[in-house]
Amino acid sequence: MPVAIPVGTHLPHAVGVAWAAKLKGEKTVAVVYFGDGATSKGDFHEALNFAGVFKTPTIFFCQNNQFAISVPRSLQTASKTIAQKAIAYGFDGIQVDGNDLFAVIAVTKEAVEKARSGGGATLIEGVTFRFGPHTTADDPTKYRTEAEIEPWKPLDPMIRLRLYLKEKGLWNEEVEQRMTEEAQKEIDQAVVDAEAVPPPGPAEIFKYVFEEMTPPLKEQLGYLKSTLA
Ligand SMILES: Cc1ncc(C[n+]2csc(CCOP(=O)(O)OP(=O)(O)O)c2C)c(N)n1
Repeated sequence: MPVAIPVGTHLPHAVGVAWAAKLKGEKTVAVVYFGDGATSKGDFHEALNFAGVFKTPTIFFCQNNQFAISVPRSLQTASKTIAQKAIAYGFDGIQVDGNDLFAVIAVTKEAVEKARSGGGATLIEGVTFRFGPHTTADDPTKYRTEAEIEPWKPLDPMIRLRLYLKEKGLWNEEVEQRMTEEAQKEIDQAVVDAEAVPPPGPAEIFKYVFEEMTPPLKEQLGYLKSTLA
């Protein structure tokens, strides 16, 4: 799917992809990731309702990191959990420790298998915490205290996974240094590649809603081109 900046608009897209796959008899499962803030969008309701009614093979994965920029989870919804919202749409909802990599893999696998065997959608709520700012334009000290952050620190998934791998004899300083260097190289290359992509032309905004552009869109594109010429 094309990149979409508005919060939550990709949820109905994921249901559409899953429904199309189901109608074509394909084994595709659509997995869509979004934040706790996205659950307040109408798109969330429409997507989950449609997925429930048409039993689409869609996995809704909510990364509940406790904040939508400055809005805390408690002001986002009066529901006790996000997972329980699935009950109203007629399918399973499951809450998982989002900082436990293996638990996340296990519930996702189970949901994918269920969807693939015709069991329909699942809502997964991964409970986690956003340690840093939302973006470089955000200052979290304006809306949360250090005391709020403290209990989450030992639950950091990186710390837990590193400890687990060390205990299994799969991780040491040397591995860490090598992998960090490799990852840094990959990131540097990705930045070079991304910066080499030319900026999109104005016609791009008309391209991705319909497989074939509708007559009004063609007309609008023609008008835009004439004004830019
Ligand atoms: C429809 C819409 N409204 C507002 C914004 C501005 N905005 C960008 S991210 C964000 C918060 C998103 O919070 P959440 O869904 O919890 O996701 P997170 O970034 O925490 O993963 C907002 C309000 C937007 N992009 N789209």
